[in-house]
Amino acid sequence: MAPLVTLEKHGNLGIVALNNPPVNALSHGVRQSLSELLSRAFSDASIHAVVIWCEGRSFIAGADIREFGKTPLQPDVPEVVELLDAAKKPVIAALHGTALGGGLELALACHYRIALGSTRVGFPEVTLGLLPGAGGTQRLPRLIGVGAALDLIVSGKLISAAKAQGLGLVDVVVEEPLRASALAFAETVLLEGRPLRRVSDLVAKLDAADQLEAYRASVAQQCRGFLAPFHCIEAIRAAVDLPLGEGLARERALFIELMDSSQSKAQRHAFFAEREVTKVPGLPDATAARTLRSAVVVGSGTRARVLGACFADAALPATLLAGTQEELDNALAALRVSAAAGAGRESASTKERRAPITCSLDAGLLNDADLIAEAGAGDVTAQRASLGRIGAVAKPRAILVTAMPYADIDDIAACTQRPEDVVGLHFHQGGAARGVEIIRARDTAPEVSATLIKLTKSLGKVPVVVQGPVGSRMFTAYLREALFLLEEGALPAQVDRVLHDFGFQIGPFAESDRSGLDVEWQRRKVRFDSLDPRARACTLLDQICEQGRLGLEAGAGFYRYDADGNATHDPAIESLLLRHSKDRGIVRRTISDQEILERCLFSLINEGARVLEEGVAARPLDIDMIWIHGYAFPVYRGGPMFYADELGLASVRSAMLGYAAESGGEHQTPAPFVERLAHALKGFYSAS
Ligand code: T1G
Repeated sequence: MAPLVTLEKHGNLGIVALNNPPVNALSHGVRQSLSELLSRAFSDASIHAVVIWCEGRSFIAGADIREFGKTPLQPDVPEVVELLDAAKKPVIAALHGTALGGGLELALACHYRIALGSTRVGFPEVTLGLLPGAGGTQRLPRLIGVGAALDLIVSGKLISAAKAQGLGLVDVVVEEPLRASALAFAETVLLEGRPLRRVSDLVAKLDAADQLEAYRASVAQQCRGFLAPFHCIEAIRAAVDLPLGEGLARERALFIELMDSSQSKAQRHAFFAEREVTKVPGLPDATAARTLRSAVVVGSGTRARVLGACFADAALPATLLAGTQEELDNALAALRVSAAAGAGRESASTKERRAPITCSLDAGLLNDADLIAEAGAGDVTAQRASLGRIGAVAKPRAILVTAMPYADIDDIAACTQRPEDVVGLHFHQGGAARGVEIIRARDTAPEVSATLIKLTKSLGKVPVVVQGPVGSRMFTAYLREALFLLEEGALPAQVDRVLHDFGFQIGPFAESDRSGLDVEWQRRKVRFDSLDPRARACTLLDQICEQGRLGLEAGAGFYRYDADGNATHDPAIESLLLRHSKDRGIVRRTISDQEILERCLFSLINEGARVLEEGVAARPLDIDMIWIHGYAFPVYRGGPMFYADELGLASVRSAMLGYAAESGGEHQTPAPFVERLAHALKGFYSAS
C-alpha cells in the first residue's frame, strides 16, 4: 500500500504530500506520518521551506469522521496544527478540490495558502453538529475578521477560491499544475525573504461591541433547535476575549461538549446515511443508466410542471403534453410565473445547464421520448388507463414514470405490458425539498432505477429507492394520530406547536394544509374500506374538505389563511371539533404536550417498522433520509428510525402500549417488528 504521507526534497524545498483517498481525511495513520515527516522537514537544515499538498482529487477534507465517537488516538488534529504553527521556516499549503474543516485549520497554521481556481474551502463541521476543533475558531477571525469568520463557520457553507482570496484566506489563486505552482511560489517566498506570517500572531477584534449578540439574534430562527451554531459563536467570542492559548482551550471544551452530544451523533449518522442511501441493495454500482435526451410529461397541472421543471433543471429537455389549448396556455403562463419567481435564486450551475421546457398538444411526441411521466391523471383508475395507452405507443426502452404518490406501483406497471420500464417518482414538497422517492416495481429493470438515481443526484437531490410509497404512507399514519388527538381534546395549533418545538419546520396540520388536503382526502377515500373502525369514524378530514377547505391554496384548511399565506386559528374549526367529539361521544380532555409528541412520533415510527417489515424500504436509513430530506424531520435527531433507537425500542413499545390502553386505538399497538426488536433489546439499525 502506498504510504499515506511522503516527504520529498526538491532543491532546498521539502514537499510533504498526502495520499489518503478518496478525500485525504486526517485519519490516525495520516496524522502520525504527517507529524513525523513535518518534524523531520523542520529539523532538516537543508530544507528552507515546506510545501504541503495532496495527491488525488482533493486537499484534506477534514478530520476522519469515521473515527468520531471512538477512543481518540494521538497525535490528534490540534497537535499536528500546533506543530505547524510553531514552524520556524516558511510553510505553504497548496489547495485543490475541497479544503475543509481540519484540512483548512491545518492550512491556517501555515504561513501561506495558494489554491487552484476550482478549489472550494469551508468549515462544514457545524453540519455535523460540531465546530472547528483544531484552532479554526481562533485563527480564522484573526485572519479574515470576526464577521466573515462567523458567516463561514456558523453557516458551514463552502466558498470559492476567488472569494477566499477576497477575504484574505487564500493568498494566491494559481493555475495547474498545482505542484509546480506551489514550488515556484515557495522559491519566491525564499528569494524575497518574505516573513513567517503566523496567523496566531494576529488579533481578532469586534467590528461593534454587540456584534456577536447581533449575529446570534440574526441566526436564531434558521438555527432554531441546533446546538452547534451557537457553540461556534461562543468559540469565536473566545478568540476576541482570550489570548490564543486560552482561546484554544475554550474551543476544545466547546468541541468536546458537541462531540459528546446526541445532536452531533445524529448529524454524523445523517452524513453517512446520505452517502449510503444511493448504494441500493441489489443494484450494483456499475449498473449502466439509460441515455435520456428528451422527456414528455403527460399533464399540465402542478405535479406535471414540477416534474417538467426538475427534468429541465437536470439538463433534460422537457415537454408538457396538455389536453386542450386552454390547458396549454395556462401551463405556459404558470411556467412563466414560476420561472420569474425562481429567477436569481437558482445556482449559476443550474442556470447554465437548464434545458428548455415547453408545452404541446402533439401526442406524437410520446413515440420518440426517452422518458414519459404520467402526471395528469386525477385518480388511480385514470392513471392506469393513461399509462396503459402510453405503454402501447412509447418506443422500446423508454422509461415510463408514474408520479402518483400513493398508487400501487406493481398494479400500475402491469397496465403498461412493459413493467420493466416502469418506475414511480415522487419529488417531496413539490420539488422544493431535497428528498425524492424512486419507487420501483417488482419487475422494474435495474438500469431504470439507476437512470433516475443519476438524474435526481445531478439535481443535488437525495434519491431513495423503495418498493412502494414510504413518506406519504408514514405521513398518513402520523396525521391520523394527530386527528385522533383533535377528537380527544387537542387543537391544531397545539399539536403543530409541539412538533415544531420538537424541531419540525411545521406541524402535521400546517404541513397538510401546505401540500393540500385533497391529496390525503383522496388517499382516505381510496383506502376507506381497509381502514379500521376508529379511523373510519374519525371523519374530521372529510368534514373539513367537504366545506371546500382544501388547505393553503384554498385559503382555509385546518387554519384560515390571509392573502400572504399567513395562518390564523379559525374558531369554525374549533366548533367543528367540539361538535364532532360530542357526536362521537368522546369527552374532550386536556392532553399534555408529551402525549401529543409521543403519540404522533410513535405512530410514525410504528408505520416505519411496518414499512421495513414488508420490505417496502430495505433499510432504516432509507426511511430516515426520506423524512430528513423530504419532510424536514430535524436532522439533529437523525430521522424517525434513528431517533427511536436512541430512545430505545423497549421504552417506545411500553409508551405505545400505555397510550393504546388509554385511547383504545390499534394504532398505538406496536408493530410485530417493534415487538420483536424490543424483546431482543435491539434497534432498527442493530437489526439491519
Ligand atoms: N472523513 C471520513 N470519510 C469521509 C470524509 C471525512 N471527513 N469526507 C468524505 N468521506 C468519505 C465519504 O463518506 C464517502 O465514502 C467518500 O469519502 C466520498 O465522499 C478537527 C472536527 C469532501 C465535499 O465535514 O463534505 O474536520 O461512501 O461521496 O460528493 O475541526 O465528502 O465512498 O464510502 O461525499 O465528492 C469536516 C465532509 C470534518 C467534509 C466530497 N469535514 N465531506 O464530496 O464525495 S470534521 C467535512 C464532504 C473536522 C476538525 C473537525 C464531502 C466532500 P464512501 P462523497 P463528494
